[in-house]
Amino acid sequence: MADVWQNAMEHAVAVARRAGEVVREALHHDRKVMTKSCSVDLVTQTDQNVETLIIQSVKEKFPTHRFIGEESVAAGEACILTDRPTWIIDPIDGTTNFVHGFPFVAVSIGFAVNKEMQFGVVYSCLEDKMYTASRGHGAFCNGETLHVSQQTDVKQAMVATEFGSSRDPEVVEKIFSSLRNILCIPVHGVRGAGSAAVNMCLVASGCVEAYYETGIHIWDVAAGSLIVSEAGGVLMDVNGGDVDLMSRRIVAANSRVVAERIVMEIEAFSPPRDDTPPLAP
Ligand code: LIP
Repeated sequence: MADVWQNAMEHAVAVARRAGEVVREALHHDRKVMTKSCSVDLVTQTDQNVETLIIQSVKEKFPTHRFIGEESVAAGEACILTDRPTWIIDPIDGTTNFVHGFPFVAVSIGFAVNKEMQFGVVYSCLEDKMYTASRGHGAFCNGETLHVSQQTDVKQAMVATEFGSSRDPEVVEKIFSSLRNILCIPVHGVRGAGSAAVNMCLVASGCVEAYYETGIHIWDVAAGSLIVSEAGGVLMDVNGGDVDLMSRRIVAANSRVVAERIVMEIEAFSPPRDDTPPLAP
């Protein structure tokens, strides 16, 4: 990462920590729960307030920068990544966990220039774990260096995934078919934190050998993608090709051999891309 972005990264860490304080405080009060794409795709006023806090704070220091925010896109803003410096924000990754008080809730802030991630910050705010990475300079958790697991035997692996928010029977069938295939490789276990960003940080931390999911969004995984790469991990599409952060599909793993073995078991499908233009009114 160019030195010019160092102060931007420092700002991202500071605003993520402030956002985490807002999330923790909100847990002591009733959460106003709303829904988006379906009855189990939850959003709260806190998600919206935290995204506004982050964007307004960044705009004051970096007024020419662009933004892709989960709740801004939900409100109708286009999800387009240009070459301009762009902050890719999930104010609360793990909103369903937040609503239920399940302890994996993350503020995720990625930063891209020329469509290339320059830094990523994931603050798992109930664990008080600040995960960071800057391009070419490694990945860290609360200042401790992160490195992926050295385990390349998938039959000795722990794998993470999520069920997502679609309840379409055909989608659910593909999700469970992939899960069954992977479980019966066999792997040691399958886990899900309920947050894509936290799952990716668990890969970077070496306690999970692979994470895969179809249905995520760029704001869920942008920051975590650099944290995994800088911790020595690999990213790919669920079909084994190059990862595309707008495709809503990802495999993050400690090694190519583990990633490719997981890909063999995934029944791939293609949700509408994040950068699909909205339908004309
Ligand atoms: C969540 C992701 C998770 C996915 C959920 C949801 P959110 O993000 O982190 O991986 O399975 O459906 O999309 O909505 O809590 O920011």
